Amino acid sequence: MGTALVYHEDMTATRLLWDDPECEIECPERLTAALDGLRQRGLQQRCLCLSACEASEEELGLVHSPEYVALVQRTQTLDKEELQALSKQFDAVYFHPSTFHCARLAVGAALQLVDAVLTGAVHNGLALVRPPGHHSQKAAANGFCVFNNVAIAAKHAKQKYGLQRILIVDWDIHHGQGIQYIFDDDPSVLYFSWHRYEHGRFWPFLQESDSCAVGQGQGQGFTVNLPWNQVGMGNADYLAAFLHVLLPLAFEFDPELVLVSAGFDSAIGDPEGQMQATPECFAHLIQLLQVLAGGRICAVLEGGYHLESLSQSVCMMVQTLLGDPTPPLLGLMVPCQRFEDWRVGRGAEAAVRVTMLLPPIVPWSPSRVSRQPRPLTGQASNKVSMTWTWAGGSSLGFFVVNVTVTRLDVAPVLSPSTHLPEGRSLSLLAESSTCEVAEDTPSPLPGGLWLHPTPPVCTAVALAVPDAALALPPRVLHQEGSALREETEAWARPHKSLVKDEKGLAALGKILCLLGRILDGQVRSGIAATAACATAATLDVVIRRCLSHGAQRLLCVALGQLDRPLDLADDGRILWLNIRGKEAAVGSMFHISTPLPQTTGGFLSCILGLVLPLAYGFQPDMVLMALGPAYGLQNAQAALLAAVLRGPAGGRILALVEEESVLQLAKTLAQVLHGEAPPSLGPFLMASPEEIQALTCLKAQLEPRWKLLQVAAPPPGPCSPVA
Ligand code: X5A
Ligand code: ZN
Repeated sequence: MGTALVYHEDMTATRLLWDDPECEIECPERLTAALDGLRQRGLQQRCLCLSACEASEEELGLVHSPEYVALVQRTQTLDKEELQALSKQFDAVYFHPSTFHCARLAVGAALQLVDAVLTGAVHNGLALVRPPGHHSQKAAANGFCVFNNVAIAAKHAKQKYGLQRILIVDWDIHHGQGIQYIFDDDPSVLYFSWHRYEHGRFWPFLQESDSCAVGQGQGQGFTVNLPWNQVGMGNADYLAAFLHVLLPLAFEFDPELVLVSAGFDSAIGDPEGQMQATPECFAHLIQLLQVLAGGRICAVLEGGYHLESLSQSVCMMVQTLLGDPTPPLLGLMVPCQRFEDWRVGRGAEAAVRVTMLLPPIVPWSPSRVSRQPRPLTGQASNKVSMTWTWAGGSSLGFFVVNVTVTRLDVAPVLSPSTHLPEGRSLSLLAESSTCEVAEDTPSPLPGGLWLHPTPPVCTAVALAVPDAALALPPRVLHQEGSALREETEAWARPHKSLVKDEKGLAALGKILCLLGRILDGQVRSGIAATAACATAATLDVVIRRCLSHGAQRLLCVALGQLDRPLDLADDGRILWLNIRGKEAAVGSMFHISTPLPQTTGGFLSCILGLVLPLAYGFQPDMVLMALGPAYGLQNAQAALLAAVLRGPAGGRILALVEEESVLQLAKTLAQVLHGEAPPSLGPFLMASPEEIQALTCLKAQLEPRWKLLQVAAPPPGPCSPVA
């Protein structure tokens, strides 16, 4: 069993007993809608369902004062008038006679989830809870929150399991100031929150929600706030924030556990958030987090007040936690016009702003921060004194961080189901008919949004080596079949070396058969071995086969010495990205070479800062990942790359590997394509100046076409006060 779902229906008991327009959105139907969605899509049935138990007083005491706990306990016996009077003492809170019971169940659910994940009973999970927690404080309820479920879960993980590095990702649209306060001076908990801010004009109206708040004392640099200064942020903005802000820090932090304050008021349709991100976006966000901490993720529900949007978003997240491929992200993949006030400083001192701009393009300039001290990369066991490094690999000095974002183009985002860039068709590839799919009519959101059922992962492997040697995961299929001899020969004809080589033809026959099954939707992803030295020719055949099938966008990530086939038209249907040797070259906006990174920092910068922005911006129908001669990646790196390349094309990815290198690599790739977390990259090594230079130069040339790349740094400036 991979994914836990922790719930108790008693948590639907608490509800607002009087008139209060601010609080009425926090209703019991939030839980039932989410659960119904999971059930209807057959997702609940695939989870390990745990019934929540109340947290103990001792557990509540990990965060809350005994007096406060006693106060909440006394609400059980208050009458309506007394409850209302007490509620008024807090900001945006209501009490109900069942509040104490529900809030203890909510904490208990989060703790059970942490236990299930940290004991290895499951890989990950969701605690579906009410009341939410991230606003609640040591001695205060706040913003519908009574006990701080996620903060208590983090304390519990530290105390009971001795964890030293926990990442909390708070994607709720409100600032989880409660969590921030609790871990303000604690370097073992990295707290990341994005939130609607509007220069301080949005609830909870706090200066400390701004990007200037970076933590205190030992905890400096371990609070990262990304305030959105306008509404209307969409998939591209959230994705850019993950790729350019959160993930570079998260990889360097190297968490042992990821807790997600999973509020879905950041999704489209929500009355609080007023944002535009579609439910599919949360599948991608959680998938990106799954490459951290060996996939140990505990998501705990926070906000989310549009019942349909909430339910669909929860389904998307759980489906991805279960290992299913993510549906493609639709719509224009252009982030907002600027990330302004990206503040990186040494505590309160030097601040560096990074700005993400649409035209005019201001490329990221490492020289602006070159006076910052060299980073002291943290040792594996104790990262307290570490320095964050930027995705581009340059150190931004001590302590990150913060980002304020203004969306300048608030033109409404077109409905993703009707707007397809350049009129491309989405249904090139049929959904599998052999995989079990929960029979369910997709349900539209008001904006015409659809949730497509996704079949379980089906990964197939076509290898020349004996199957038994691989010990593949259970749901990975072995590709036995082969294309017809004549067909194989016909495809191979342009490549003399392939036609002459009997073993090469046999391998190609298997690959063509596997590719055919991916193209017609019977198989989602695959790994295939090419004959020795035949990867380039095979890749050429595979590309032509995909184009003849009608593929409109094909992403080729070619590692090692593989040249782009010469006679391939540069018409925008193929995005060719070669990672090799020392070369950095832009042949065209669709023909790019980047040097093979030598460090973990350089590798991550390349993947997060270049490959993924290009891949998500391109919106491919299918991804080809080819490991050619001298590909030079460690297995863990190749696995991470394959894991994240599942994202952009609905999980349709074919990995080609050379026969000799196959065994361990193929097994590792099969695991990640199948939905498992990639192995650790090992100790973090800073990107070298050459690596940064090459990426910077490439990005500057590519930014006009590929907007998700854009990150830039204006001169440092002071933190502005709340308006
Ligand atoms: C958990 C959560 C929001 C409170 C909003 C008060 N709280 N206006 O989303
Ligand atoms: Zn919220």
